Amino acid sequence: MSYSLVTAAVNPQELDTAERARAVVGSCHLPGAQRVAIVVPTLREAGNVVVLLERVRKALDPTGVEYEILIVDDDSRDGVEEAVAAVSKSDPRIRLFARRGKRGLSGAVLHGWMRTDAPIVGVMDADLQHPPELVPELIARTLSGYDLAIGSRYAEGGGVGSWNPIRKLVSTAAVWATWPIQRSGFRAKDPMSGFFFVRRDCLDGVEFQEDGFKLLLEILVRARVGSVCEVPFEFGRRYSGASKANLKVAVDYVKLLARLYGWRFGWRRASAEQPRPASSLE
Ligand SMILES: Nc1nc2c(ncn2[C@@H]2O[C@H](COP(=O)(O)OP(=O)(O)OP(=O)(O)O)[C@@H](O)[C@H]2O)c(=O)[nH]1
Ligand SMILES: [Mg+2]
Repeated sequence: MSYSLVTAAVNPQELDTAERARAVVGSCHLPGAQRVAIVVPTLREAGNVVVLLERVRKALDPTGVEYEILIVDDDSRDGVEEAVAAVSKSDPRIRLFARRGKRGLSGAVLHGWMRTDAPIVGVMDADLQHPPELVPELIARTLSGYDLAIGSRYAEGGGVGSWNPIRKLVSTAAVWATWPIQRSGFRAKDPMSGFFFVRRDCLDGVEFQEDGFKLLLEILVRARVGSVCEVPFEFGRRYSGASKANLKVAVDYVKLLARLYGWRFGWRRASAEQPRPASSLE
């Protein structure tokens, strides 16, 4: 089966995100032969989730792709469970998983991915900083043969939005620190993105850490990904609610980096470190 993608026909630099999405939707029908599961991890995101679901469905429904959206909530108790339940009553493609007594973004994503057998799995934030209108294009890239399609703030044409200079500097340094451990030929400019789709068979058998915020980096370093593409987008403003990025996220990132450096270069102590149970998709 072949997928003729509009991305080959248009110059992405000339279009903004919404225009690109419309172009993808308008020019190709994405057959439902390959199901897609999108995990949306939530921690106190009740004010965002209904709008997010509406916009993702509006972007994807015209494409014909067969998809499901899995909301994985970590006991927010802010009304998100009721809000999602109300939507899923009329649309069984929307499923809610409420984790009790657990926290962690990567763990929540893995929790969702382990509860679907879709051959393509993805993730996006709940707060609408990841434009739902870009989802069809990312899925189209995986259907056209890429193992991993990343919504990228650092690819040409993308951007980090209204971040202050300190956050920009920290983020640039954090990306720079990944360069030695990313596999040559498959390096991503935005290895910290929380917006990506991946072919599940690339993940089989790899045990991922449940701690932390940066699952994509671990996938780039450890999974059997044979082709990567980055689709630029401008990181939006949080629609509602508050950021969950805090000092613990930074500390977890440094720990993850240490583990990945250890794994990549065979440093005994670091690679032997297994602080928390890891999850495999098998
Ligand atoms: N289930 C679950 N979701 C989480 C957890 N921590 C963060 N999230 C979700 O992960 C997504 C990203 O978190 P954000 O707080 O938006 O982090 P960010 O986008 O890096 O930071 P900001 O730009 O400041 O918003 C959001 O959908 C959060 O609700 C967690 O411990 N459990
Ligand atoms: Mg956010």
